[in-house]
Order: sequence, then C-alpha cells, then structure tokens
Amino acid sequence: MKSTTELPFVRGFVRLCEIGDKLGFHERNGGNTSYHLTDDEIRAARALLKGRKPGPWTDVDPKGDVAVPQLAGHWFLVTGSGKFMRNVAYDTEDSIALCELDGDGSHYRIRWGLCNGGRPTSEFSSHLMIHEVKFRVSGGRTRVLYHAHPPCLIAMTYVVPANDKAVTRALWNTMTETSVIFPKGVGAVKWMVPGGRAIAVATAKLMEKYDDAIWFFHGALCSADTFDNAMGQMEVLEKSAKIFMTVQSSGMKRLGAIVPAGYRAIAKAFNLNLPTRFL
Ligand code: 2HA
Ligand code: ZN
Repeated sequence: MKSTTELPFVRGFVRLCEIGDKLGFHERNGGNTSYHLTDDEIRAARALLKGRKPGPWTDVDPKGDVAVPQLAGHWFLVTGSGKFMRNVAYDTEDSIALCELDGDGSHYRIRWGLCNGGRPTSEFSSHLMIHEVKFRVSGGRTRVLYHAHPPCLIAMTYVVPANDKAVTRALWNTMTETSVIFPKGVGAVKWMVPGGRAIAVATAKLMEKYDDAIWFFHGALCSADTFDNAMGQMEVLEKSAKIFMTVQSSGMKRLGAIVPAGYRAIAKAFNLNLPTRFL
C-alpha cells in the first residue's frame, strides 16, 4: 500500500461522506464525522507516514475545557471544520485529517490531511467526549460517530416534544422494524448551541445508554461499530421521520398504531429487550 487514502478505514470514511451527501444529509458544510482507529490501524498509518513531520500540538478545545484522558495517545480520522462532505471523495487530503492525541488527551496534532491548512470539525471536542464514553461502555466496539442534518428528522423535532420517550415512541411507531434498529431507544437533546461544551456534555450523557441522539432543530448523531451501521442508523432515523411527518401531514394522527402487544411480539421474534417505558 502506497497512500493513506488506500487504507481500508479511510476508504470506508470517504464512502460514508459520499453517501451522506447523495442522500441530502449535508447542505454546504453541514455535518461531520469521526473514526476512532484500532491499534492495528494506527500501526498501518504510522508505517505509511514514516518520515512525515506531524503538525503542531493544539488544544482539543480552544477554550481548554475539554480533555479525554481515557483516549490519550489514540488516533482519530475526522472531517475538517468548514469542509463540505461533498468534497471528501473529490479532494480527500484537503477535507479530512488524521489526528493523534497527546499523553493526557488534551492536545492533538495532525499526522495527515488538511493539506491546505485548517482545523478538525468544530464538533471535534464533542466527538472526543462521546468517543470516550462509547469506548468505555461498548468495550471498544464503537468506532464511528456520524453527525448529519437529515431534513425530515429536523422537521419532526418541531412536532414532537424534546424527550427520549416522545422521540422514541414517534420513531418506533413508523416502520415495524425501527424498534429492531433502535432497541435501546433514541435520546433527545433540546436545542443548544452547536460545538459548545453543553451540547457535548448532554449528548455524552445520553450516549451512556443510547447509540443515537437527536439534536432538536439541528440533526442527529449516530454511533456505531462500522461505517455501514452508522449510515444505516442515520438512514433509518430519516426514513422513519419522513413517514412520521407524512402521516402527520395527512391529518391521520394515528400514533400508537403498533400496540404494546405488537412490540412484545417483535421483542420475542428478534430476541430483543425493548424497554417497557417506551411502549
Ligand atoms: O460541522 O454540522 O453542527 C458542521 C455542523 C455543526
Ligand atoms: Zn450540525
């Protein structure tokens, strides 16, 4: 292998960005994503980058408020601040960055990418805080964080109250298999300023128990083990929200069409533990 863009995790990352753009989830520079490398992937990247000078150490959070000590020394592939998802496949080395964290998880340096300058996404510190939670609760399985602005999902947040139960029930009640994709439910984060510490703390807390969170009037954040699953979850959120909004717009407000006994039957058929508080 000669180039960083040929590494399998870089190819998967680029493909996710490309698909998200085609699905209309990313107007202009909307959305961002990050990937947490495994030890083997770090070794492969290091071998390719041998002799290449890393960028300067930089605060993870410009305000110096965020450190992720449990991720000290870990590497992340992340979209660049202000970069367009549409351009990630077209001009990969300009659009994304491979970042290494320092020994206390408070600084990063760029090892590859953002070749014409720039910084990781404004949500980088939020992503790292969420990666730290997910690394712990998933035992290292969760690798991908994907943030997008899917239109029907955003529209739905104007109709459904900002709480986990309301959002989960609304989504579960659209397609029969939505509860199978989100068996733990989906978290709700009330409107907050993006890129700030408050939204990061609120989301990180929800990510202890959920894999997905809706940011009201903004979009969603999905976490998963693979790029396919992260994109799959975002697609199911958007498709479910589209069905929800279509039914609402028709005037047929038949929320609750799938009855609690139906969910119990789904749980049995798919061997799931669906929390009864959402039924
Ligand atoms: O990265 O979507 O929320 C651009 C955004 C910030
Ligand atoms: Zn956003």
